[in-house]
Amino acid sequence: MGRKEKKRDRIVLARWGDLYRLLGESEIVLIVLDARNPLGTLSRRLASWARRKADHWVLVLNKADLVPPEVVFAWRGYLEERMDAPTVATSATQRMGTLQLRRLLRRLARDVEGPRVRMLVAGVPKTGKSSLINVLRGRHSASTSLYPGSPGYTRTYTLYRLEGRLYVYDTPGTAPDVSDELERLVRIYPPEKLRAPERVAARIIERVSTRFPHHVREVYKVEDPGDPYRVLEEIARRRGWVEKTTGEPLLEQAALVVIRDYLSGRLLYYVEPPR
Ligand SMILES: Nc1nc2c(ncn2[C@@H]2O[C@H](COP(=O)(O)OP(=O)(O)O)[C@@H](O)[C@H]2O)c(=O)[nH]1
Ligand SMILES: [Mg+2]
Repeated sequence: MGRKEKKRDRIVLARWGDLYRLLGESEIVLIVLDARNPLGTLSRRLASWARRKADHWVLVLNKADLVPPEVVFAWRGYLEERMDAPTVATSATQRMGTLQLRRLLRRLARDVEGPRVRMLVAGVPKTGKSSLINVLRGRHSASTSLYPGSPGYTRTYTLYRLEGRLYVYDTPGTAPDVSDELERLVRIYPPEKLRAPERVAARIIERVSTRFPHHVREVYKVEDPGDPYRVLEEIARRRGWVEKTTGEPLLEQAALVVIRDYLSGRLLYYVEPPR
């Protein structure tokens, strides 16, 4: 999967050199993960840089509203122990945990001397970095977007003032440099630019059905959730997406629906920490 993906079809990602430089200028680094799949949305390089170079670094499990509280709790424990960084669970959209995050940042900022404290917010695309900055700032300043490459996604490095001496850099995403190839593909390519969206969608359907056997059937009202390609066929037929002359279902279009539902959280999916 993914071998035919073209680099030029990717969204604009943060350049490692740029991030490294900004990291050097920042006293606090906030690495934002998707609470549904924290290790699959981690950049190890970013974490190791933050550990070595920042005065303080914090992990944020955002989109915690999409995961049962006990699973979020388990991830916090796991990450705090493994990564040795304070870990906060938040939901930028439901305003959960954001007060706690704000308090932690204020406390860390107090430790830093000088006229201003800079904080770098980084992480893979679509973890909610820009949304979190907006909540912390209390107004919509950083532009956000629904899917990789959709209008408004973050392409530049922007410094915002949060409060008092505290400033924050919003940054474009980085590719998850972990072995989760599926997360990598759906986060750095706009869905419509994927070479074989039906293969990616089939993997998503498999992944979701393995974890939650009835869920795919419930969301798409399909008969046979066991065969991912049949699921795509049914989604296409139900929406009338068929080839005019042959009546063949248009799997690619159905695949885009599945990929977007995975990203938006309409498809329920989360993983638990390793034991
Ligand atoms: N359910 C849920 N969605 C979120 C949360 N935070 C952000 N989003 C959504 O995720 C998408 C990507 O957000 P954005 O801030 O642009 O992510 P970024 O690429 O990391 O800057 C948007 O559609 C947001 O509305 C959250 O805590 N929960
Ligand atoms: Mg952004």
